[in-house]
Amino acid sequence: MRDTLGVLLAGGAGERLFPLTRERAKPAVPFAGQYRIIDITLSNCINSGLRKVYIMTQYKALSLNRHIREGWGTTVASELGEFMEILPPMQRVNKSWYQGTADAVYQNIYSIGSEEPKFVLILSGDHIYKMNYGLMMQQHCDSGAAVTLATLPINPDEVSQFGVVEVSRTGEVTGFQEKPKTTDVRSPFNADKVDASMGIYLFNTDVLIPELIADAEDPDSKHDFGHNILPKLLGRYKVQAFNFVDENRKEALYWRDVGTLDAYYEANIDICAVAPTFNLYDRDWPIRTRPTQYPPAKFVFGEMGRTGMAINSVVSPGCVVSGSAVRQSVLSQDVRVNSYSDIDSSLLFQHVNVGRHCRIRRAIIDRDVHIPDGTVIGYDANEDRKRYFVTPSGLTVVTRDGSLYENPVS
Ligand code: ADQ
Ligand code: ADP
Repeated sequence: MRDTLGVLLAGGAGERLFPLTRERAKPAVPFAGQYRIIDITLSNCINSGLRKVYIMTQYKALSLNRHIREGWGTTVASELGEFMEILPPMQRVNKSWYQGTADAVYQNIYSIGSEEPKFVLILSGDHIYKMNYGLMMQQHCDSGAAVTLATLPINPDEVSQFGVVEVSRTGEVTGFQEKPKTTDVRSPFNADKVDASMGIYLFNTDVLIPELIADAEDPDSKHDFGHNILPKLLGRYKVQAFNFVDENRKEALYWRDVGTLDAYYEANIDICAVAPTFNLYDRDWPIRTRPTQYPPAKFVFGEMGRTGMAINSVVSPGCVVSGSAVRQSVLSQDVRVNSYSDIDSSLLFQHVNVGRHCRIRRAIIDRDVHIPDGTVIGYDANEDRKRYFVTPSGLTVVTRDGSLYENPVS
């Protein structure tokens, strides 16, 4: 991996995660309490030995910039020549705003070239999964491919959200279609499945650079990897698929696009399970984040000696649960839950303060929100819709904009 430069695309608007992405980029959205979504991919990089990573941002990047600078820049920059660095859209070749993913990489072509990497690994900052990119590199070198795409088997009814990869039995890519409505293509390894692109591309640099330049000069291109760059490689270069499957080569390993509120919520709640699919306690694959200086979490008797407790829940540093019950929920740093309240199957972001006698179920509470005494959320979707954002599946999202819910401290 020493000859590899990682380029992490972290500029997506994350529209389907609205309102959580109203003030922050999708990769900066909290995950599993104390983490941000981007931490999962950055941890994969560190754990895979990839120590030179440029992060491309675009929208609402303040929070993301701070997180990377204060957390990740310092984690890695200990060794000479290693970095995890944001390339802001200001450093660009021409004056246009990023148009597509290929354009975002093209605009930074000088920064990439000056590192003189042999390989460039294009990653996305939006997904929850554990992957050793070193294994992908091993296959890339063994197969003699110019480009390797990571793929995983999906159901045919999901293809409209993915790049569909047509592969031969030897794993060579013979076709690529970005987000088709339907497809007849099936995986040669599993006839019920379709091999989908994970948005992870390993390029020989001497292939990537001229392709990006040619694409930039093409007035008909959308300048997108899936729509433009990948399909054009086929027949001209050897392109291989790296299949992200279990040892029987049948089932996909855990990978989640937490792109919708429902998928995002489920992936967080899964962390609370006794044996979660995505294990944060795996010593062989540590997940890192920006360190924060909060005191330990605390559970105390509250009013009238009521027990403060949390069960099947993830509670971050700085939280105090006093005289109330927290069940199957995820609490980010510095959350307060006060007496006689009941929190069930909910996600509470940083600095949330829940007053007394509140009942909250199936809700996401954004940072800094102060929930007044006696508030009930998640028990009557029609009532909730009058004040909050409620998804069709009945998840309630409370953001800090409503006057009633503004943190009086801030
Ligand atoms: P999508 O994720 O839908 O599909 P896209 O919206 O282009 O594709 O985003 C890819 C990544 O790039 C995301 O991490 C996003 O945040 C980021 N990004 C988007 N535009 C950017 C820009 N201008 N600057 C910086 N970053 C940007 C892709 C592939 C599919 C594949 C799925 C798998 O196109 O083929 O199947 O990922 O999820
Ligand atoms: P986000 O997680 O919302 O994307 P940031 O880490 O970028 O957030 O923080 C946004 C801003 O809010 C920062 O300037 C931060 O210092 C400030 N902030 C954080 N907590 C509070 C608070 N309790 N009251 C007021 N400002 C705060």
